[in-house]
Amino acid sequence: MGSLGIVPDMSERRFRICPICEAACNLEVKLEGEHIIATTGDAADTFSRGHVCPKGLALPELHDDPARIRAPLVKRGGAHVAVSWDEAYAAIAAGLGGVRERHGNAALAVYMGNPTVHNFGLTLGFSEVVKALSPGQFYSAGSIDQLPKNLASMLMFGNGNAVPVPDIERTDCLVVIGANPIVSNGSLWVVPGFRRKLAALKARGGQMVVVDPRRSETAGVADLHLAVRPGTDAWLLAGLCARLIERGRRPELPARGIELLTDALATVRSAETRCGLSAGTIDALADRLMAARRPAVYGRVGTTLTRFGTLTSFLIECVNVLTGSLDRAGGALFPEQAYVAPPRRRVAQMFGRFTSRVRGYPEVMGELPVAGLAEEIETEGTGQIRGLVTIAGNPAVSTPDSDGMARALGQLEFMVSADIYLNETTRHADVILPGTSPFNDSHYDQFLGSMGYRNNARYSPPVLPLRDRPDEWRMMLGMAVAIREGRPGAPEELDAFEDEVVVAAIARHVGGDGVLRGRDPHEIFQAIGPARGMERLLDLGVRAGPWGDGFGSREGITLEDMATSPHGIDQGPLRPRLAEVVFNEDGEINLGPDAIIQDIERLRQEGTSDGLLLIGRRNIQTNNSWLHNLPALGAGPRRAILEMHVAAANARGIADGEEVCVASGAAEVRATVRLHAEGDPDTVVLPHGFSELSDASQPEQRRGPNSNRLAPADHIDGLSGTAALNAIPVEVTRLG
Ligand SMILES: Nc1nc2c(c(=O)[nH]1)N[C@H]1C(S)=C(S)[C@@H](COP(=O)(O)OP(=O)(O)OC[C@H]3O[C@@H](n4cnc5c(=O)[nH]c(N)nc54)[C@H](O)[C@@H]3O)O[C@H]1N2
Ligand SMILES: Nc1nc2c(c(=O)[nH]1)N[C@H]1C(S)=C(S)[C@@H](COP(=O)(O)OP(=O)(O)OC[C@H]3O[C@@H](n4cnc5c(=O)[nH]c(N)nc54)[C@H](O)[C@@H]3O)O[C@H]1N2
Ligand code: SF4
Ligand SMILES: [Mo]
Repeated sequence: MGSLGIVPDMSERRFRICPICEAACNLEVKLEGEHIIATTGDAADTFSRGHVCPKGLALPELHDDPARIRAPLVKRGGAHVAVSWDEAYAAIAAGLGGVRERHGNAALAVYMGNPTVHNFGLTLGFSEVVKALSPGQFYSAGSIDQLPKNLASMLMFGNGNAVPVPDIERTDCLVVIGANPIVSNGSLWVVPGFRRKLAALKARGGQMVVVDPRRSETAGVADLHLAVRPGTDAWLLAGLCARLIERGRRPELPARGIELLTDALATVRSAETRCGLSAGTIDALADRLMAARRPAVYGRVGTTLTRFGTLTSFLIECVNVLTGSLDRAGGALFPEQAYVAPPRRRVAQMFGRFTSRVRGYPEVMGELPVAGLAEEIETEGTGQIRGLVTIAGNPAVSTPDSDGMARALGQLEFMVSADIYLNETTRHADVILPGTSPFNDSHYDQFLGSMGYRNNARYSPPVLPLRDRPDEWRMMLGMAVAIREGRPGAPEELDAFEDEVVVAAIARHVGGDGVLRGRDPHEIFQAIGPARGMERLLDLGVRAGPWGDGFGSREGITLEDMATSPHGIDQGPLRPRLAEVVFNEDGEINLGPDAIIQDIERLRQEGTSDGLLLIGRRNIQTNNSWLHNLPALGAGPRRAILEMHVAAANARGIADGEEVCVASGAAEVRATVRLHAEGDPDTVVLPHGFSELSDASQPEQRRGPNSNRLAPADHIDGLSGTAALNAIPVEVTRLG
């Protein structure tokens, strides 16, 4: 046991967990001096076992990318110019301070983008910025992603972070709804090498069913592909749950509300074929689930990014409960991780405690839906948003009604971004703070840690030292101090602030009900040691965690053990632990919460749409709106192409390869069409994340129609306010 700072690993073979997607593959990094030559999958990794994809292999290009922002930038006379750190902090202090003075804290908002969750220092540091800023509104990429899943878990378990994952190593029937893990490498489920695990599942006699309007890469290798109509999975799942109940299935776990759920499902049962599948097909699926020993049902963005995202997510877990699979080996279990955050007071229902100003959208876990942000910026009145901080996010491309978002960003009085590129969003920022290369910082997956297909403890020290600049943790603390003091902080002020943050975290651990309860905070502070950086917080959380040494109170691991285990420490298969994650006061699962029962009534009243519906897709060489600028990932055929079924194309006189206009209630985009003859005939598919900036600084590989211009801002999940970026009604016509 010893103290641990950010000490670069100078050994010959260096390793780094890839921070790009949710597979968390460990990479072996080949260097010549300080030049990164290549990355490969680490075959010895106890968790990712050598898996790697083109994005992980392209990370050396990210490290060397000349377009990557390396110095703080300030906008002067319309152009971004490099400035010193103190100049940037001074500009932030003056700019955000000015907005606060003129309009109050209610006029400030923050938006936290996706890469934040892959960056421990940024996540923790950003929370200090939020404390210092005390903004009126908090937004994140969660409301264009997984928030419906969090809300469903909150309504069911009283814990928005209790998200079960399929036990892929032991299940005999995996049902994947609205996810394409062969390309996305999994989401809210850390499952590197999905394809190999699927092969093993099939080899032991198991099967996979995929529910997806498109014959996706994953659907293509399924034993059964059900081409559901976009946005209608709630009907399918309602029919499925109703059947399981009719056939006598009841929760085997402590649960209440089954009667309420049963009655509500009966009201939509007759309309179940709106999902585009026949009653016989739904029967057969129910038969399959009942015949399986331990089925596991899993849903992702094809289910969450719809108008019934929360209800759909809730019903997926209902199926897991009714098949006896929830919290059982082989079914869907709640993973554990090495690090535990400093304990907080448990709040079982973090939903609807306040609402957004313009549309009255309810809060979910403290955040508001980003689908409403542009209106909050553009609508006058008290609380109008005039100052914005974006952290590792590109809302101008990733969120609905991108035209409205871009317009709104241009109207802000002051905007700060922390990012690594100048893009559709950051070009509006008055100050940009530069992120770092993944090879210059250390890594621990705080969010993904509790979503693994297996329990494990892994940490990467920095591959290369960071010179002449702070890491993102320290950068965020610098920003927090600048906001607090109204001027840049001196180095010793930042050191003192770091200590303050560590002391506060220790206080929460010793005052909580975990393993450090009642311990001497001073002794723990000494034991962590004096090293700077987010490592002290990580060491604290690991030693207080399920496998930690409790600072000498038991046998266990420390961060140093993880740092000296470059291939990770395997903690075995997932184990049942429902009682630890259910925060409902009676300890029971709630199958009939009011919000869900009411939403089933909304489902009953929902109309059907007969026309074309637009959904998204991902490509192995892209990651949302960034990274496809790298040469290795930009190579190959164009990707921002509209997929269309021949039947729908023939009806409109559209030929393969033709230029078309895609129009929705929000906007029109031009796209090239690629015809196929698989899946739901009225589904059209366009990937998100492409840029329509005419700016010559944007590389060709990033150019393409921005599909989110087509998404209307009010096309949302009625419960969580999450953008329904899938199943958007569109029309497609020939150009000219
Ligand atoms: N290569 C690559 N990998 C990524 C990313 C990336 O951009 N590129 N992004 C990462 C991120 S941030 C995330 S959140 C994950 C997402 O991971 P996934 O959820 O696996 O993402 P997708 O590949 O978009 O798969 C969604 C699937 O849902 C289907 N779908 C669309 N609408 C519906 C519907 O209404 N019903 C049903 N049943 N299916 C529908 C689509 O056809 C698609 O196959 O991927 C991560 N991994
Ligand atoms: N139509 C449609 N739209 C979608 C989706 C979909 O399936 N269909 N998927 C949605 C999903 S799941 C997500 S998660 C969102 C993502 O939405 P966002 O998080 O808003 O957008 P990203 O494209 O991930 O942009 C990430 C930004 O972070 C920057 N960045 C990358 N690494 C770092 C770093 O280490 N430090 C810092 N400071 N910055 C960094 C990049 O340059 C980029 O500007 O998009 C959503 N949008
Ligand atoms: S699948 Fe690719 S992008 Fe995702 S973590 Fe692994 S190497 Fe990185
Ligand atoms: Mo995401």
